[in-house]
Amino acid sequence: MPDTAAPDRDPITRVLVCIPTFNERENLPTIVAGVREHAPAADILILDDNSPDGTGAIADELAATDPAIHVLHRPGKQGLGMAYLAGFDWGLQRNYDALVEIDADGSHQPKYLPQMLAALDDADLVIGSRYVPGGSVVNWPASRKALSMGGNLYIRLILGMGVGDATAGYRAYRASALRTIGLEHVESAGYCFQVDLTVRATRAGLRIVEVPIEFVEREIGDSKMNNAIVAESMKRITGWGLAHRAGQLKKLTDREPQWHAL
Ligand SMILES: Nc1nc2c(ncn2[C@@H]2O[C@H](COP(=O)(O)OP(=O)(O)OP(=O)(O)O)[C@@H](O)[C@H]2O)c(=O)[nH]1
Ligand SMILES: [Mg+2]
Repeated sequence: MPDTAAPDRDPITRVLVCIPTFNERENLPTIVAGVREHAPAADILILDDNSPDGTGAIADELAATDPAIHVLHRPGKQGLGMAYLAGFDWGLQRNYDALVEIDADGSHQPKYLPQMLAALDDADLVIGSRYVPGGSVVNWPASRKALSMGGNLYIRLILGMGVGDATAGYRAYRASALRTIGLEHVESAGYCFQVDLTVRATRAGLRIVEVPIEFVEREIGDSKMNNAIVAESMKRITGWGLAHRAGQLKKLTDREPQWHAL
């Protein structure tokens, strides 16, 4: 019997894979080759923030040999969120049906792309998740794992969301989902961008599906994660959480007169 509850979603034909880079000269060719291998029909957009190590020039070389590869050069380091917003804007203007986020450092294995894009047939947002059954993290020190898992637990509790890996950076969005979310209001520059969009997608009633992935810590290059990024995330998430709880409380008090009338 057909599932009458499931809304009809348009077929996805044009996919744009966005790759943000800051000092990833050694990693970029490998990730680009992996994406071309596992999602050969997809286009690629490299978002480079004027990396001092010359990643931008390598991106240009890759684009010169392959018409599916594009590069957006940005003037300086403005954070992962800002890079993705620019990439999404670029892709939405060119009418791609789906926009994918993937790190350049090899943590997000391109072999999962076919599965994630297939899951998007029946979802608005697909998250490559470390924290659902079958998902895992390889080569992380206990402290980093604790930060990530603790952060996700805090997010689930304070925001009341059912997503296992809300901080994950390996994702596929339908273009329609990004349009519904309304990117012009997003201000998160750092990694809390991922949580921000997850919250907005949940609140907008979009369907989120998590696909388990094995996340592998980078072998080459330096992490851009720092205390300022963690602090931004904590501050913003706590703010959203308090607003969410205040909203729930208001709903309860608004209902009070009806209880008295009973
Ligand atoms: N364009 C752009 N890319 C960025 C910026 N910050 C980080 N990135 C890229 O975003 C991706 C994720 O950054 P990582 O430094 O790997 O962050 P992480 O995965 O949390 O940290 P690791 O544990 O070291 O891997 C990588 O491809 C980075 O090059 C930025 O400000 N601008
Ligand atoms: Mg990384």
